[in-house]
Amino acid sequence: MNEQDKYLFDLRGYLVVKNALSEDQVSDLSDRLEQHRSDNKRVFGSDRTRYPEGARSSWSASSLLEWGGSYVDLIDLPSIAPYLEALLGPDHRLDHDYIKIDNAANSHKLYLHGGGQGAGGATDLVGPTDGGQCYYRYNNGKFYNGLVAVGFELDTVPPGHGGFACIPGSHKVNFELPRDWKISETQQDVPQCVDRVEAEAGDAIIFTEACAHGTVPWQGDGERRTIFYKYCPHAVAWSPCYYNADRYGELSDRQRAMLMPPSAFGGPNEYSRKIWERVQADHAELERLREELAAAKEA
Ligand SMILES: O=C(O)CCC(=O)C(=O)O
Repeated sequence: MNEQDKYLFDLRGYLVVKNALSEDQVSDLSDRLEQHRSDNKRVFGSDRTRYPEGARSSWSASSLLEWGGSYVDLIDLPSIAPYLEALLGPDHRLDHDYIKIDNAANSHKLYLHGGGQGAGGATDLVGPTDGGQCYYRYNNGKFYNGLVAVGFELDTVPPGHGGFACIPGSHKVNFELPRDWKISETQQDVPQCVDRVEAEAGDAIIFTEACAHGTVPWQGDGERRTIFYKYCPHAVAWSPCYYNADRYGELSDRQRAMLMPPSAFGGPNEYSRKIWERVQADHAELERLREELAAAKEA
C-alpha cells in the first residue's frame, strides 16, 4: 500500500485496486458461480448464516470456500494481502464471505449503512448492534479498522448501471447520517454527496465498513456479480459462525491462520491454534461416529 493509497484511503474510506484478479481467476470464479446458480438465488455465502437442508452440524453453514479453486485463493490473494496488512495489522482473519448479484430482476434501493463511529445512528443496519466494532482510526502510524471489505468484481459495470456507492469521508464523520439520505429508491434519488464507484471485471474495491455505503439501484442490461470477503483484526468477530479449515482442501499455513476463530492471541499463536485444532479433531470424530451410527442403523 503506497503513500497515495494510504492518503486516499484515509481521506475517502475506500480504494479501487485495478486488476486485482487475473483473467483466469475471473473465469474460474465465474464458472464456479454459474455451476451453483440454477435457482437464481441473489446471495450466496456465509454472510447471514443459513444451514442448508440436511445440515448435520454447526460447521455445515455454507461458505464460498466450499466452491474451491480461486474461491480458496481469495482468502490470501497476493494482490490484496499488502492492503489488508496495512489496514488491519499482520494478524487479521477472514470473518465472512458472500456473493451478491444485481440485475434487472434483482434491483434494490440504495440503503446506506455503516458510517463512522456509530454515526449510522439508531436505525442503522450495522451501527447500533455491532458493539462499537464498526470503527476506523489512524493513530501513531497505524490504521485501525473493525471490518475491511474486499469486493471482487466479476463484470465490468457500464457507467450509470449500478455498483458500489459510498459517502467518501463518512468513516470519520461526527454526525448521524441524515435520515433523508439513508434510502434512495431510484438512481435519481441518490444524494449528490454519494460517490458511485466505477470498476471493471477483475478490479477489487476495498472499503472500511465504517464508511457509509451500499449498492446503487440497478438500471440497465446485464448484471453485476460481486464477491465479498470481509476481514477483521483477530480479536474481532462479526459473524456468529466460524470457518472449519478442515473443510476446504489443502490450505497454506497463512490461509489456515486467517480462518481461525477470533481471539486476542493472533491466528499463528501456538496457544490458540492448539485449542482450535482440538475442537476440529473433536468435530471430525463426531462426524465419523455419526456415519458409523447411520451405517449400523441401515444394516
Ligand atoms: O454493492 C456493494 O458493493 C456494497 C455491498 C454492501 O453494502 C455490503 O457488503 O455491506
